Amino acid sequence: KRGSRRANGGVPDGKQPTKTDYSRWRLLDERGRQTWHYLRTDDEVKKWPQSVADKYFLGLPTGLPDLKTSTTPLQAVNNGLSFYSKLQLPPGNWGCEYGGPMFLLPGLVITWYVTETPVPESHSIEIKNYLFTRQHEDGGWGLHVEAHSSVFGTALNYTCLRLLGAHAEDPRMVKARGKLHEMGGAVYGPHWSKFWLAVLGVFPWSIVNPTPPELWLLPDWLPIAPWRWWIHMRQVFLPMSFVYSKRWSYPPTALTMELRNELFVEPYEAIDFASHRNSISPLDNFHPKTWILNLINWIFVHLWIPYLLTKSLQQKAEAWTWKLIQMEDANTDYSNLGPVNGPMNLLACYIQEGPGAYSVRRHRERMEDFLWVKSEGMLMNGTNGVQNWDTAFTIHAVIECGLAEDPRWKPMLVKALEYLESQQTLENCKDHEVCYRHPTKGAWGFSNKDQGYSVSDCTAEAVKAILLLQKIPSYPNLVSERRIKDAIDMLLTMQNDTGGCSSYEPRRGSELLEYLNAAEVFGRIMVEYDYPECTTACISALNVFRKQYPDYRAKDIETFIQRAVSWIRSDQRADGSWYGAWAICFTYAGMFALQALRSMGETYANSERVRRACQFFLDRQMDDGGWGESYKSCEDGVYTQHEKSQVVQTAWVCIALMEADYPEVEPIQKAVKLIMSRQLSNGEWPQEAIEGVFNKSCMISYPNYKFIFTIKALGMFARKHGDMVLQ
Ligand code: LAN
Repeated sequence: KRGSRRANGGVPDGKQPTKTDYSRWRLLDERGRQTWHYLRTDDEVKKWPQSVADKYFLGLPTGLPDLKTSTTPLQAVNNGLSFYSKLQLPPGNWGCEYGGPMFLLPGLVITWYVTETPVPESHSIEIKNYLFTRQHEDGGWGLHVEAHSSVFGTALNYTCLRLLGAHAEDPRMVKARGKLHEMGGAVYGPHWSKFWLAVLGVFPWSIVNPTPPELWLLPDWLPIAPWRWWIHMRQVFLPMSFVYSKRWSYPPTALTMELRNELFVEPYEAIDFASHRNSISPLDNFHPKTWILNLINWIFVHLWIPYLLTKSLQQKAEAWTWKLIQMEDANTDYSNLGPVNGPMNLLACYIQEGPGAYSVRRHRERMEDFLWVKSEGMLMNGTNGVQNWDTAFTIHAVIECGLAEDPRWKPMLVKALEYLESQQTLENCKDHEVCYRHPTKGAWGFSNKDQGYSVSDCTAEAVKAILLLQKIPSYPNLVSERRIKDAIDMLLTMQNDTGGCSSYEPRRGSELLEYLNAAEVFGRIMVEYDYPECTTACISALNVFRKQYPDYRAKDIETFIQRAVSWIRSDQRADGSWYGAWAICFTYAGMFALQALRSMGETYANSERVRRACQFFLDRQMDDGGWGESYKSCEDGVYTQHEKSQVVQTAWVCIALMEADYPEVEPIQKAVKLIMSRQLSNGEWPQEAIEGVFNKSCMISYPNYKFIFTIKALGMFARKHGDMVLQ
């Protein structure tokens, strides 16, 4: 028990309340920009009443009525929609918590601390609540909410809590420290935690493996040039390399001095930090560094930086990275690509332009876009929201149920259409070739237009939703033919040479770049890969489009689809399954792949591969009729049963089997019954296990999936097999 004294962020012990008043939180959605506000005065509370959605997100009673018990799938759908429609936000989109990763808040809180950004008390209280709620029994935190404790999770979240005023002698902190020390202390953390702790001034920079900005000066033709890396890696590397080049650290404070005592097993002065550059706990070492990367790091540390790097070259590199940072900021109005580069860009602006700069102010405002409040406290979302994605999927689900013209749901869908219309990116961003951005004209991103990064499947699902709705005569034509064609043009740029599609851009570099993966905690992050999810979304949007516009780029579309479907076929494993990259896991990918095959007329009756895929699922159906897959499937690449069936995965498999025209109704009916039996009397489905994933190892929540896919599966069933009485 070292370093307790007085460091609780300047807040006198016991003075800060431990909970905010949840009846005062409000979610504001301004054309898709979502921010939470804590109302201080009763007057404000009166003027801005809490909505049902606010209450639901905060875990407060919603007051929504019990509904007539459903006995058929369509009744269950209507009950589900009756609940879910109340969560639609005023601009027409859906939103939700998008948590899971446990390494995001620390980056933000450290950035707030070192940029001396005032943190509202409401935020600091609820962030602490969230972190304490999510602390494991053993005292630590993991990479994501369900993961085992690691040095990454524990060292950073411990630090985050201390910066927000948690007392070192709080029993929960003592326990966390105990766990951290048991794992060897913070010197065994991965690269990103070393970076953040160096910024905070708790580590010297000598423990951080180099991220030299000079790499940005490499010629574009070089196979390792950073513009070829997966967008999230290069956009994080960018500000990281800038800050690294400056070796910028916050000057010591009483609190950071205490952290130097708390985070390590040995006394700070006795640690040879440089020798710990490559130290990493086996609990964190999900993706060990290769010998090539270790050699490159060695060359940087022992030759390049001390002997070869000239001042002028370093300045040139810093100037160019700074320019690229500014372009990223300008192109996204400081929203930035995501929750890791957002705080880092704020820090870079603070270093370069000082605390009073507009860039710093605007970044500070934008940090709010990532925060979310729920019953457990305040967390940082994996993006600035899920707006476009969940809204498009919701539209598809209602259409699949055959309810798009039902007067009960039409106003909801018109609003959703209006929302999607408002979020299409109409232009490429300024100087997009200079800053290596893929064209965005006609595209949709995952969240909103401010962020504005084109994503293949987000564009595909959005344009498909629009095409399907606008085809119905009673719906308004909000998105013009020209704009729809722009979206299609964009999609047609997204195919890889393999025929498959990636997430943000077609692949720009070789898979061999994975040898340079320095993150240690993530796998398959250095370049874009082909994904069955993204590929299917493109196929299916193009198919819908060409039915309505048979003359537009017909040949390009036909070639695209043929190549994409062959890629889907080639990606099937011998056991009949497909590995999913963006949700857990084989159940998710199988649903997409079978949809793609169906669009080419391949079903159970005529295709051996479809039969194999169905068998794969049937062999894994649980006794209660459901499917349940653990996140371990993503890490290990082997289907791993969850201990309990999950409504979301059950729905995915039902949809998959129906896409395949699986001939027997019995297994699907059993699953549909299970989905119905899990529905509550107000139409809601309760939250079960986490649904999503990225980079193989990090899980992320998609709480709306328990509405979207259950509703879709039940609706499809009713349309295919009849709306029979099932319970
Ligand atoms: C997302 C969220 C959405 C997701 C889908 C659209 C579902 C997918 O089909 C394509 C990829 C995409 C857009 C995606 C990519 C990676 C993201 C942005 C995330 C999983 C959300 C969070 C994650 C991001 C990388 C988190 C920050 C962490 C880093 C390692 C930088």
